[in-house]
Amino acid sequence: MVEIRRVDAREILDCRLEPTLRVTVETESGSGRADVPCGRSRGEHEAVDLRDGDDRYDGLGVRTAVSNVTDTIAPALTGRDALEQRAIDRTLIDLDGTADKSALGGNALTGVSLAVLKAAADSVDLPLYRYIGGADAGVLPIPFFDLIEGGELASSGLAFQEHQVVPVGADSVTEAVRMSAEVYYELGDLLAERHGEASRNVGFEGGYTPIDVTDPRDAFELELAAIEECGYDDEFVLAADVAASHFYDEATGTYGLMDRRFDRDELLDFYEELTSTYPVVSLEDPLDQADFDGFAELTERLDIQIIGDDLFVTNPERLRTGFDRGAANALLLKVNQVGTVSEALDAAAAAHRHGYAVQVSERSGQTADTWLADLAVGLNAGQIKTGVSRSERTEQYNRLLEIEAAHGAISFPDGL
Ligand code: 2PG
Ligand code: MG
Repeated sequence: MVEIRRVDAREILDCRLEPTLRVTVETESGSGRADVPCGRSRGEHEAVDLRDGDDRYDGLGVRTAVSNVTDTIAPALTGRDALEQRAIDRTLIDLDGTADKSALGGNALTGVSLAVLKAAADSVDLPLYRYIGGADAGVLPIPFFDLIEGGELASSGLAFQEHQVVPVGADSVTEAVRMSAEVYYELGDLLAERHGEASRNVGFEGGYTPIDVTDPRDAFELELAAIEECGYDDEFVLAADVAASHFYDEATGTYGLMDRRFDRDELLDFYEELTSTYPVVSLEDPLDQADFDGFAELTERLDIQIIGDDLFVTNPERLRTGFDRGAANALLLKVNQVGTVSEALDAAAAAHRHGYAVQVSERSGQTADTWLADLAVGLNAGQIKTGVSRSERTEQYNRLLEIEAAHGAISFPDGL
């Protein structure tokens, strides 16, 4: 047993200068500190991010969530065994008592659950990924680099939220990161040349946000040109987080992109055209988050990875609906969407059992805390997305580089 001695929380800031929680857990033999990420393009069914709603920080303060940790959660966890992650998470879920974690806050629960995990790993002197995955943890993830941003992450006319390049030809994470960085520099130069210097400006995750590029095909063309210029034609494929719920209009049942409206069938045809024209191997949230049938149809129709993010919100129950209907074939894993580590691990295990891939993901509001990188390795997920070029992103890459350098026996997937 590793006894929990102290649980504390405070309000800190994420990469967007918005408040979030930092939770610290001390045990008899170690400690853990975890920061909670926050989403901007959030799914409707995510665990509730509890915000104060007063006049501090435009209502975004998290003092209530902080005091839920210090006044309600801390007394219940003090004296408990930090190694019993599932029992701890059960207590958190019961203390909250709501289905959407709105009583204590999904953000409060996420912070505590992750801090307990980190404190336990530290207490038994294991790297976090090793504590999560045990002897089995051994695969570094292929990063999906969000080189051109749109949607809710940018102030441009691009409807798709992320246009990603994926270095499937790399044979290590060290090479994957280097090659992708080179493509990123090249794309910056190319954008400046073709679309003016201002097109180098970046969005929330460090990807470029060219204002006059409004067609996803043009974004893919630009990425391919940069890849070619670097001589990496065979090493990269493309992917996108469409985040379609955010340009879906429920009243008309249509999607607004490229200055026109698409009904579901037209959008499905558009995806077919996209994937037959470009080496696009993965589409995240290609349809509205309520449209399980549309996801199923697309999964059947295209022979590529279809990821559910807003669709599943890392929720084992929504995943089950996906399995039953054949909707998507991959899960985007975000711990704070569901609110505890155990539930996120359950979602990942269920996905793997049903032959679904798992991509571990950041949020657009992130901090420099690197538990995310360790989680991807611990789960042998094989895929991670963590944006591109700002510190809260590069710290994740740096952590992956560190894991690879320190543990040479670890492998890198030879494709998706
Ligand atoms: C997504 C993410 C992050 P957010 O939709 O996948 O890339 O956005 O964290 O704002 O939900
Ligand atoms: Mg998404």
